[in-house]
Amino acid sequence: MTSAGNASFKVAIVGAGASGIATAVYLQRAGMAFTVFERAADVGGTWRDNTYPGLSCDIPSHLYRYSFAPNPEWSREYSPAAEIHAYFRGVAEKLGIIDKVRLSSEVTRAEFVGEGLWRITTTQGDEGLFNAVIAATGVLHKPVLPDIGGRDSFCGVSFHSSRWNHDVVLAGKRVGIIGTGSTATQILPAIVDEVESVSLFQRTPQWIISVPNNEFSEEKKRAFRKEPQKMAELYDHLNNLFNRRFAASLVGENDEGLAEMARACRQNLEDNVHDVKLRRRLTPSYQAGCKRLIVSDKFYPAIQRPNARLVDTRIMRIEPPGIRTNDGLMHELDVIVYATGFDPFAFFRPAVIVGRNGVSLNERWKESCQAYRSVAAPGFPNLFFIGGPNSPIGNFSFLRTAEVQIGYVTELVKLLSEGAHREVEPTEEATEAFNAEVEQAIKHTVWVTGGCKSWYFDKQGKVVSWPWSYGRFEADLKQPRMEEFKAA
Ligand code: N01
Repeated sequence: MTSAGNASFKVAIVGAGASGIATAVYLQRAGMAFTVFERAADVGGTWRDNTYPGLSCDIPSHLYRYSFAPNPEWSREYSPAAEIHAYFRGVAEKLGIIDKVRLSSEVTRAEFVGEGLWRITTTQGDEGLFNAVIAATGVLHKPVLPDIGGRDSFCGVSFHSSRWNHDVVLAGKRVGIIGTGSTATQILPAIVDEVESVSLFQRTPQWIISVPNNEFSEEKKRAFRKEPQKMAELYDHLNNLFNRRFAASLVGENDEGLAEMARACRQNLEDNVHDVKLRRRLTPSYQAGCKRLIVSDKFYPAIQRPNARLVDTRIMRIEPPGIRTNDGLMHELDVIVYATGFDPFAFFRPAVIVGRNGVSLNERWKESCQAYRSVAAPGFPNLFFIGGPNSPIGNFSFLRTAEVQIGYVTELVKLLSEGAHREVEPTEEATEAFNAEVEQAIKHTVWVTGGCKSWYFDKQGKVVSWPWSYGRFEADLKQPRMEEFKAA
């Protein structure tokens, strides 16, 4: 097989989540043959895995959509998870992607075998050779359970938020939630009315901005259907708000915006938490925006319900009846929910990726994941990432980020399929220069200056995000700079 000539040119897309589906659409439009390998029995990625009560997207619905599939039917300004999952599956079905997805086929190994070719192995066996591999494996898919002693000794039921056990009836139960991130703050309000009691185990308080989640009226949806331009205008407005102004405030380019955000969070706390002591316990000591900002108008009312309890004494260990805190108190529980987040550095893993000269990417990225402009790595020709290291993370639309990267990667893959090159990979020099620039710029972002720790930090204490404006991200990834690539 040769990479020149379209007929035999084949791309492997790893993952049929939000970014994998969009990658397939771009390649299909470019007339390229591809197969999407998906480990699970359904498409939808994070929206398939996360089904916990109260889950909705914290990015406005009309911003959280593909550019090629605006959706007039969103029910709310921030739509619920099942609707979002249905949107992704619907797009995959409508655009004919679903037939090209190999479900229950987890890629276990991708190996560069020379001549521009990769051999792909899945849980189904050898899948043969591909001219390019695009890892669209998502960012938050590997759940993290906390390192707390005695977890296995608990007599009740426990599970991670992303593996919600729907067989467990919560009515009348004493529930403990560990964590105070986006997930925990959505779960608590959704279950508080049903359970006997809910205890929220908080290690670090969060800044929360209150945004109402209004329904779109039938009239509004009709208007969106009849005049798609109205949706486009709303998209532009939201994009400006989130991806321009908000993003700029995080990377040190909009200090007034950052101050405004901090004021809004403090005001929310003051307006909605009346007990002074509780308010103090819920007040973070770091700058708003340092951790991913939480969007909720429900959490503060919920934590003040008579059957809700904020536990901010550190957890000592888990014992058969429940959670013991450092003050010696035993919090007896029937259910423990671990809303303790994800390993954002798992990327394509546990798959093994072996590049040129038998070097494995797992080994190269063991301590720190370093890529070229978030989309490729030297030594791994024709391998590309969507949502790779240093992609913009934070409160942005992952779909827009992904589409920027997909557009860029499609350009490179086109060069391969048209026979201009057999192999492309970024140079070591360009990758090092990019990472050195990131290291300088990241120091000025609120993720570093804001005085908090978050999942943005890697094992070496480095924040792995895009440290510049969103505008720069789009400009940098508009077109490949071929002088920064080695092409054969
Ligand atoms: O996880 P997190 P998440 N003992 O890592 C605590 C996306 N998301 O699942 O802050 C006690 O933010 C930890 O405490 P601390 C979104 O990108 C999107 O909530 O480290 N506590 C923290 O409070 C989000 O940012 C939506 O001190 C422990 C919590 O667990 C990302 O997913 C909805 C602990 C983990 O918070 C992750 O959010 C939900 C321990 N040993 C999520 N270990 C949308 O709406 C950890 N914690 C799109």
